[in-house]
Amino acid sequence: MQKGSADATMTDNLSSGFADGLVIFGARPPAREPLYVGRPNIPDIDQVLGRIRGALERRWLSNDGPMVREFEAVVEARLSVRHCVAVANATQGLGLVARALNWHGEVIVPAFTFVATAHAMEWLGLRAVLCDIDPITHQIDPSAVEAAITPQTTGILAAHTWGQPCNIDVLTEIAHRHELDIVFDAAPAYGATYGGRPIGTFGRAEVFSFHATKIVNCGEGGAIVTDDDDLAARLRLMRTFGFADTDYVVSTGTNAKMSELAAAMGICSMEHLDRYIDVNRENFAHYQRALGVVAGIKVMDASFGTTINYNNVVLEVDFERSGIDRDNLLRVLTAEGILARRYFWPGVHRMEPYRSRQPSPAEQFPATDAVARRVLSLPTGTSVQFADVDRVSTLIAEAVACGDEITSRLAVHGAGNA
Ligand code: T4K
Repeated sequence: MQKGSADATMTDNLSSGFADGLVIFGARPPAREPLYVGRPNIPDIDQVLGRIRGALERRWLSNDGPMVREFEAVVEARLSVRHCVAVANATQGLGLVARALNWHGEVIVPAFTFVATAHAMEWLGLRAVLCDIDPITHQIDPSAVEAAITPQTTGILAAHTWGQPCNIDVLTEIAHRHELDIVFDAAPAYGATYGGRPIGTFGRAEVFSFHATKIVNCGEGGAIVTDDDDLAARLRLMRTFGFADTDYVVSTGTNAKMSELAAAMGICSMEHLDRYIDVNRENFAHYQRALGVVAGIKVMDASFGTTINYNNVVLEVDFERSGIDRDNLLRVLTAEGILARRYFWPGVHRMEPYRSRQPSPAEQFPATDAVARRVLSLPTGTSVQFADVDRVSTLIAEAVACGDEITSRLAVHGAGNA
């Protein structure tokens, strides 16, 4: 409908000062840097450069270098695990584990996760069988896992979505009962605990991401952690083309090595893990204080018996109560330079190649659909100040206060500058 029509005039007459001041309705955009989700935490730059200089001076940049070994030792000590196998990224790490465990046929994965969880399996020619989630915790639903097991199933790849531990005890019990391996995609969960034990110590193995957007980062990087000596030995071979020694190849391998430069960043980053968790927790508490009282807005917190790194601040937007749906809220925020993200929209089951295999996705994945429609990730990390949290929270609170008006104006006019 065009501006000036009868309906448009009606909503214009109802307009509040707040909505008129929004960029999405034509106000001038703020002259400041956008706020991003996933801004990297940057450790001491001179320290990183010093380590990189050391690598350059040694002329040892990859292939079992001293800093990759040091990085692995740091992770092993932190988690009290026997083996950390550093890799180029978590996606490669997941694939290596699946191959090293000789998974074939079907592997069960959540439908609500970053697509890499499923893609890492499909890339190997395995069939990723998707499962719905628990609508409260957003984690893979153990009863859906059990229902998805077939004679072709060889593994369960659960994920700690948002860095929140999934229901490890029940999933592990199901895996044992069906004599299946269970592995956890722990990509965003470094620093989290479950029942007092660090994430990284469960299942046959767990896989972390140290991508730029994670709480500690190598730019690009990942790690497989396990207490299984044989598995670790196989992973180390596979990570480097199957070379057991110079000129001596004993199995099929690939190149999934972490470079010395990535390890340099990772070691420096790891030194600040606890500080990063503190900063995230304070940002989270600040968000929660401001938004916990806003109708229809829920800030996801850690589940009972777990601690988390708070690297993901996730809102649930209940349209019935807030008067504004997640997508319109996202449009308002984006126009103001607050680049919130709707992870993991639209759910893996609605991405190819999975989508073409689901005869009735809405019936098969109702919880994933519902959660994917209502969640919104907000900026946090060391680049985000309390003043930024205040600005984001105030905008959300006011957008909800004017939710009905924003919803109807967007329905009538669409977004001006969004
Ligand atoms: N399993 C799970 C459950 C995962 O969440 C992930 C990765 C994986 C497996 C695979 O791990 P890796 O193979 O990547 O190690 C980002 C990350 O690339 C991805 O690692 C992460 N999950 C996923 C949740 O987020 P995109 O497609 O959203 O990236 P992009 O380019 O849109 O950037 C995200 C945000 O970060 C933007 O707001 C910009 C900001 N950013 C990003 C980079 C790289 C920066 O400010 N600086 C930067 O350097 O996937």
